[in-house]
Amino acid sequence: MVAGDSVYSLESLGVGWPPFAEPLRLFDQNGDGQVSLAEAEKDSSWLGSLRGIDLHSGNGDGLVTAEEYASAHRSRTVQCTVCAWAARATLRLLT
Ligand SMILES: [Ca+2]
Repeated sequence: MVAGDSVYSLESLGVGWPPFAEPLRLFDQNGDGQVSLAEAEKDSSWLGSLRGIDLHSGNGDGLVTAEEYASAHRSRTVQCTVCAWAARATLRLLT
């Protein structure tokens, strides 16, 4: 959000990029240490982010590895992952 000459984001609440352990915990059904897009398909916000990570920071094979996730984190090409996760974390804090 931009107001005047200031830019505000959910990250300013102290919630940063979720560690790869978070999508692994949520979605890695077969325990291979990667998250496939099929495993994440029930969560549309994560699915969109993971698809973006695989396409833009990975090799587009439908699997997001720890390396691809870390690469996306460094490049910040998939900001919506942070936003969605931060919004949920904030909701948990408020409820
Ligand atoms: Ca991949």
